[in-house]
Amino acid sequence: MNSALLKNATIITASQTIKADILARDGIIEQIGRHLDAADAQSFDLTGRYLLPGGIDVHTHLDMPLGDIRSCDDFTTGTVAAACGGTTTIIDYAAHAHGETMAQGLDAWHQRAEGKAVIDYGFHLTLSEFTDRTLRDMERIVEAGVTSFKVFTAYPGRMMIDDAAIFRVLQQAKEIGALVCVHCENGQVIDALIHDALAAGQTAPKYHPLTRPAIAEREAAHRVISLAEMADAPVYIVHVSSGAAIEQIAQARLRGVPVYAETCPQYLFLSAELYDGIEFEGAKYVMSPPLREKLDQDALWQAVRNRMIDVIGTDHCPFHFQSQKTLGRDDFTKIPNGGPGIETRLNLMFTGGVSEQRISLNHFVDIVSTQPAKLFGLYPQKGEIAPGSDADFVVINPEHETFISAITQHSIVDYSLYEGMRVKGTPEKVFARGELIVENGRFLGKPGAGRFLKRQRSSHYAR
Ligand code: DUC
Ligand code: ZN
Ligand code: ZN
Repeated sequence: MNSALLKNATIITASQTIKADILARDGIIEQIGRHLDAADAQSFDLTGRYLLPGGIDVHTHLDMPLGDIRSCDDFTTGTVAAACGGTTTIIDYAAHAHGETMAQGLDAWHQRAEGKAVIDYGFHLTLSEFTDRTLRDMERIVEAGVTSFKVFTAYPGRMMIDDAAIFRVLQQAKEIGALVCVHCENGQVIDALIHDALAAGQTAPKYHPLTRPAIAEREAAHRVISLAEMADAPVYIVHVSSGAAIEQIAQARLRGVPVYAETCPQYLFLSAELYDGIEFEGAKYVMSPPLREKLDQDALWQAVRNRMIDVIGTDHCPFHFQSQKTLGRDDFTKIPNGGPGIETRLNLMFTGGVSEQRISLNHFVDIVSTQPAKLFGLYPQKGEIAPGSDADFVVINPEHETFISAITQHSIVDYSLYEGMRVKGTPEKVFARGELIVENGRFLGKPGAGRFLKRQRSSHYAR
């Protein structure tokens, strides 16, 4: 197998910054120290470069069925894009269709990923309904190495389950050592607002955010946190988009409720005026929750700074603008929900976080790699630079600038949310289990090299 000797790097982990060499053999970090030598290893001089643990994106939707279409990146194009952006592990949301067992849903996702993923991957399991067998099924799924679930308070009739069901899922998760991830928006009120909008002939993309107000997110966050509190179980709130939801999380933490929170770059960098774009341009930003106001961005950055946000995910769920988003040209509710982001998570967070001096380099590593690994049962195999950990690394030249563009990106989606944005922190090299898989934007790895990761319990349960 491979041996790699990484010399003279500035190693950044969530807890320290050191100058040292790293020797990796057979995909694992063997040694960290000064003046290491290994004649049989391929050597890389990383003077002047930062070396971090590979990024971990715990919120992706690759090859995801939605009605008659699928999110356009499959497990090859999506993970190539992830790798080129410095992400060496993803956790994708598997789901089961109504009437299917969770195991059937999980099998379908294994088939989508196997032989295609270029980086290591795990799955969460999304509940699309709550039935007599849900709680039993959850145990089997955890035994299969899938230690987190997702439930929705949105999309009545499709994905939403009621409060008692969420409460039962939370209780069971605590019992079996799993973590429940929740999409928080009040789906029933949103459906009423959508009904009113359509009845008034309001069909353009700009009505998407108006029918999904931040209060609907705040209400659901409050309710879900209260359910977790009553179940005495931890809860992880996905894609937090508003200052109003952050307030709920902050208050809950003050009460000692173990609520964990994720946001995504789109909510930190973009805002709702983009829905007013000419023609149908606003459809590019149709995702749920929707983009919010500038004040929400400020609140979210503040929450990142004060560690109210634990994790930066992407909710990468790409649909082509030209051929898929257009399904909703005459009705915004038919625009497939979701946007791309898997490739730009690290450079955006490096730029907005580290370069703009909002967070330290170590904090940056923590939210894009170490905390995701810990909360989702991958630590210290992933998310750490230490002997025995996987040799997944990102090498960054802190001075180098690039421009984000759909033309140069690796995802096959036909647009970028950040077209033309100037960023630092685009990886120069990426290693996955000791193999150099990306160099200067060129992908060098191969489909099928990624392995399924059977995950342990969340670090929450080790507290
Ligand atoms: N929620 C997600 O987490 N992803 C895609 C769509 C959605 O509503
Ligand atoms: Zn969601
Ligand atoms: Zn999602």
